[in-house]
Amino acid sequence: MTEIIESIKKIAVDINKAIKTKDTGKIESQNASGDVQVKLDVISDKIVEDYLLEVSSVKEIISEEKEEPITKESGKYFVAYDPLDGSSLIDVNLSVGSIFGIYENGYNGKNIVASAYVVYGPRLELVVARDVVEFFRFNEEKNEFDFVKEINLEKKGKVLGPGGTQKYWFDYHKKMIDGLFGEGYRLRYSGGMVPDLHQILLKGGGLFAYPATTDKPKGKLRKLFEVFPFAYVFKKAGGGAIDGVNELLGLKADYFHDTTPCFFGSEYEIKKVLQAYKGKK
Ligand code: P6P
Repeated sequence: MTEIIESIKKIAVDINKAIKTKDTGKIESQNASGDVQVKLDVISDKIVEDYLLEVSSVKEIISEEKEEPITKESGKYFVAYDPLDGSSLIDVNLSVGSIFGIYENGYNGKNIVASAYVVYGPRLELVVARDVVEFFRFNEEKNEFDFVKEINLEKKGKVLGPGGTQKYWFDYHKKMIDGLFGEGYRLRYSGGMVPDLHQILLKGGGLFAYPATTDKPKGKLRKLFEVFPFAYVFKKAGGGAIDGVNELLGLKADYFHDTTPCFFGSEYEIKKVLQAYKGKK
């Protein structure tokens, strides 16, 4: 496992450099999830693939940018990754990220054994969830990641990231979100899952919601590459991660690019979601 984390640190440095030097333009192709790709999606995917396939303990990798996994003869861990989540935000100079889920014996929620994410922002930062959640910041002088602190969520936060097109929210979802804003929660939503969730984790709590909507009844975010890895982080940081009713880490993926509604947050906010969604699914 340590080999994989050390490899992710090298991946982070190389993708960070690519973001600052390479062309951010779009390309004609779409990825396996049907998202329009930017050149940096393809460049980042290649960086991750080249590093991870060199790690002896990695048995298989699958990218959000590709239909199928790449399987090796030997190894133990299955790594599902989103090489550059929110890449369309780069050309408006907002923060983006990479997400890694590390699994054993398959890609269901119960199979995840660790996760990590990288934030490409004003600073290069890395969060690794194993038994605890560790926060690292890249030190340009030393050319390595410094450990900053362990991340633990408070019982209740102050920020709220309400995803999904509001026009298509179900009425009970809107009522729950409006209720939290009525309690004084501050809107914090950039459209980048990684920086939006990173902010909640570093601010000690709150709620990020990407719900089922009338136009996307299974939500938008991908189980293997985005949802299960962040669910693992939030659970290890003492928070909650649900689909509105069920634990996200109790879910199975019906296919590699399967999606689910998802809520990540502190105890108080997750209870609010459970109350709002009781009997609704
Ligand atoms: P919307 C980025 O495309 C992404 O996959 C996540 O990073 C982000 O949370 C979500 O989509 C934003 O979706 O519908 O708000 O643009």
